[in-house]
Amino acid sequence: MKPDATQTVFDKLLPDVLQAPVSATAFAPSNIALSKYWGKRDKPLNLPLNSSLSVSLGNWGTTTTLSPADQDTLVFNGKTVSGTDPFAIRLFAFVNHFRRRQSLPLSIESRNTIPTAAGLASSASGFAALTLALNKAFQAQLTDTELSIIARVGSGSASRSLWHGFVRWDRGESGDGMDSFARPLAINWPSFRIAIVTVDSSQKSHSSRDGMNHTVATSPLFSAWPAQAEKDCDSIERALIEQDFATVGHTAESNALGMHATMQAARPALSYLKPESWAVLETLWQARRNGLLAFATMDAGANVKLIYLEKDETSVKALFPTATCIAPFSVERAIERAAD
Ligand code: 2P0
Repeated sequence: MKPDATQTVFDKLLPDVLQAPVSATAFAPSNIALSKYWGKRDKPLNLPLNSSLSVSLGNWGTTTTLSPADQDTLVFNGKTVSGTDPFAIRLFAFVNHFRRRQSLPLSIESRNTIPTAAGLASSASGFAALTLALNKAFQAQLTDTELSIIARVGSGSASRSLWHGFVRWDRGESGDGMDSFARPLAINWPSFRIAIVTVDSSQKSHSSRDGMNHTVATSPLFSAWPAQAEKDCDSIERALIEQDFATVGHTAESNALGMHATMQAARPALSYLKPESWAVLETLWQARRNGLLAFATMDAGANVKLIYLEKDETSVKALFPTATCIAPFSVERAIERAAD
């Protein structure tokens, strides 16, 4: 029988026998990609066709507590989740890979610190916080690179959610994904801001995972995406180092619109953007023609995220009074990795 490629990743990185778990809590921030992950070269391992680059959302993320228990249980945002719920099935499949056939039951309590109304609930912070908590609970002493590889297997974008600030996930080349992990960029930009303009906080109709796979499989425009996304990633990293905000913004906005164009060309077409999303873009573009240096990025949902600098916050709030503004560098602590 062919070995399970996903289990092989965990087998390579973890000790043969895990210690009995101790109680552990971990936080991981959500993140927004300035250059997007869109398309996989390997689905079970979440290996991407292109590198991506994100900014983390400060204190907005997921806190997860693990405790030894008599049987596995999951509580999410204060509510018990049935073991037959698809969310619990995906989460425990990941935990089982980590536990590697050993009977080490856990109670899992996970809470999003992201306001539900922001419509941003993400698997990125969820799988990153779970990976950090498992590492602590089992005292596995994984390195940052190993943590990122394991989080990636849970959800691709989770590989980027282990740090605050700007993070780059290199696509890697190898079949086993051992060279596909994220790393923090040593760039501090305290005046960098993000605004979330919520136009729809309901559950999306297609998961980003399904949307991504459908686009790769059917969109004739997709073939142009990986090389352009790789270039965008490099341009944005360079512009961040040079603190060239206009280049960061123009490139990020074009990258997001390019990703959405690949979806619109899918057969049948896929569109996460709503008329209200386009109205936000029209308002933004008019303001930009009038001199405002703010840019948009959109993910697998209708909400629009803006990036701008602190000096323009008043103008952004005047244009979008309901927007939630985030200062991603106003976070006090590094993200904890190991048991105290
Ligand atoms: C990103 N997205 O770079 C892109 C932009 C959505 C649009 O990463 O299948 O939930 O779990 O690896 O990480 C969302 O995809 O997908 C995502 P899986 P994931 O942020």
